[in-house]
Amino acid sequence: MTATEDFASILTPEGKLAPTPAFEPFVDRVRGADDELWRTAYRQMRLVRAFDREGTNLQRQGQLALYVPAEGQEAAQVGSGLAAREQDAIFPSYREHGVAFARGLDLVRILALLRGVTNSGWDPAQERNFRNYVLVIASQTLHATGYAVGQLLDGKVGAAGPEEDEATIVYFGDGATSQGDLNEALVFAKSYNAPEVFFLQNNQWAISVPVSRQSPVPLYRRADGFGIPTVQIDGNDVMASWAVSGQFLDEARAGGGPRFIEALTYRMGAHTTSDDPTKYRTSDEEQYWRDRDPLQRLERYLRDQGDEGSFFEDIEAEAKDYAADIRRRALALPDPDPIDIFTHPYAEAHELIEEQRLAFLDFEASLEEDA
Ligand SMILES: Cc1ncc(C[n+]2csc(CCOP(=O)(O)OP(=O)(O)O)c2C)c(N)n1
Ligand SMILES: [Mg+2]
Repeated sequence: MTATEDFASILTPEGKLAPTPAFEPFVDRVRGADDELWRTAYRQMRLVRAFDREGTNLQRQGQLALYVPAEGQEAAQVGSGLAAREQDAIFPSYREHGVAFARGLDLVRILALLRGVTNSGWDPAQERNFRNYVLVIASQTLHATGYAVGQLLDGKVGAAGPEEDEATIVYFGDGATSQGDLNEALVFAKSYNAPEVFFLQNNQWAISVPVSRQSPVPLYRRADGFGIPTVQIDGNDVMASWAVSGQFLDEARAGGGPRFIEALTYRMGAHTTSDDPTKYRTSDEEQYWRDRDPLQRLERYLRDQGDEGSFFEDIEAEAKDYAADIRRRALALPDPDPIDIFTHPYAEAHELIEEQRLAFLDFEASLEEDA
């Protein structure tokens, strides 16, 4: 789906700053930001891309059951991830490696999930409130709304100021907009005035279904029907993603209620390593988006700022080392003890689970007897 007159962007594919009219309300944020922030963003986006390629390699070599590439979506993800504050809650879908990295999650944890050696992923309380990945499309939007309503009822909204007040940001795809779950999440978020930013990455495809088949109107306009302020951004523009997410999170934290962002972007790779996109899309389309690559435009911008020293060479070297380190640590991940599957579903003892745990122990013992 193409850009509308409400399209908010500032960094052009050529790396120039040219705010669109719809970006005017956010432009001061970018003007007030230091280039150091954009260097940080570039480094993160570059390392995530290195992770992505290594993840695909590992799957091809039989070391992961599946890999879910995020290539092309780094700006939407890193920009918004950097905009969230420490105390905010992040609810990802399954492709948000860039948000995870910006948040400080060790990405090997994602590979552990895809290697099948962890029963759910990580403990969000230990990982700066970056919640677990989910595969059930749009289910996380309901979890996030419930959490955001909780933040509100706990008095964490519009109370102590931006340093302490909390908000929630939830990520989902264009395909998720066709699910009942998201629509219910929007209704409840608005009814309660929950401090929640709905971040849609419209990467143009829900596996092999184009977004044009899912909606006759641009997706950001759906939010109007729920009474939720909404904006469409260039999802390959890290500055736009950072500025609009930051602004909307601030407003949500202050008690302004939910906000909606549609980030227009593109999944450059396959849906997952089980998919072959050449079956349903053209190389011309892929080239169109390759020309709008989020890393390339930020690199152009940073180079235009003058002497970058060995910044880019250093990052290339770091990306190579990072990929090697990811591979080494992924291959060294220990297999879990099967009994652990009964340890964590509930925080407190649960009769049924305990029964199943004992049955499993009996079963294991019977295998030893047979041996
Ligand atoms: C409830 C549900 N229905 C169907 C699926 C199968 N499925 C997995 S990914 C996907 C497409 C999702 O597309 P989108 O929301 O655009 O996210 P993207 O993969 O493009 O990031 C579907 C239909 C699922 N995982 N869950
Ligand atoms: Mg999609």
